[in-house]
Amino acid sequence: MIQGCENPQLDPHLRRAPRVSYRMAAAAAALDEPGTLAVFGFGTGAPRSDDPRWLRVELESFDAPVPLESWQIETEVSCGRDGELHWSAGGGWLFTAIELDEREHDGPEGAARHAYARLRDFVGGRAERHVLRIWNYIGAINCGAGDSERYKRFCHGRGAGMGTFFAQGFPAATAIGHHGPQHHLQVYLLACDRPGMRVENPRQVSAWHYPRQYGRTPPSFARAMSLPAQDALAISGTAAIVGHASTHQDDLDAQLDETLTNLEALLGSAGMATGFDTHSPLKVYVRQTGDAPHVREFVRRRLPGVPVLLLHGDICRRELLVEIDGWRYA
Ligand code: 3EB
Repeated sequence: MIQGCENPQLDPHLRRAPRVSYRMAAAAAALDEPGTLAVFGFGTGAPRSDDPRWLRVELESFDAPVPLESWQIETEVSCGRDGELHWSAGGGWLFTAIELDEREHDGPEGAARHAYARLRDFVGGRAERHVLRIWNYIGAINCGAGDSERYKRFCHGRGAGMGTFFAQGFPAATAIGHHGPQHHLQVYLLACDRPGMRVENPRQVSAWHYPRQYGRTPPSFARAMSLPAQDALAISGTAAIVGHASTHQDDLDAQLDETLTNLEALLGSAGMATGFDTHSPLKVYVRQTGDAPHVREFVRRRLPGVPVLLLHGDICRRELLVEIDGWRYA
């Protein structure tokens, strides 16, 4: 057979999805591997590194030892810093992260506005301007009442910082509360020089259409993003929400079931086969430390063989006990 552009491995324009994996390794060894776009450590025990591809996430893992998360691409990677941002790029892909002290920005709203304005300016000036997936880790996310809740203030500032940059549609996203220093806001993203395809969940109201009760500015994210070569689905934070309402208050198992149903609905909506597999990693964010063993057992039973990172994180609605995000490769 004559191999040409039909062969994805030889087509230089096909942007094969970064390979995301959890692994037991030293940070330096993971960073040394060829094609490493980004490496993440979790919790206070994770090492510090000045490598712009490294990020220590303010979420504690329930597992010991704690794995690293690694993003691998098939080309060489360059990296650097740009003011408060650090970034890496290669093969049409871009990783960018920003970490802010909210006290320098008058709280979560100002910090989110600043983070998103900086990210938008940086990404907008690059070839990899299609933001596919964003992660937001926010301290004390459920502190404050009504519109003053820190998550709702974050959403308001995020909307302002985004401006019109996402007029064509929002990226997939996660927003989770961490238990590190309250004022530490962490935002990072994956972008590409090709657009992805946004995927919504027919069981859920699109987040940007949530009614007023959820805050002045509705959350601005897509439920999932099919990557440019349609070889992977980046799945946003997914919880036990049906329509726009939280379901199964105080019932962990029912919330887990509903969340899996939502994940399957997303796969269906993206035209993918059902189920998760051994190379499609997920993160499970658990609000209450005491729930972790039960969630681990649920995952073992219902997602056998799936690489899962169990993290201590607060979901942005206080009645929600658990949320899942991650990747599904085609
Ligand atoms: C939800 O479905 C749960 O504000 O970026 C999930 C994913 C959630 C992303 C965000 C919030 C966000 O509304 C919360």
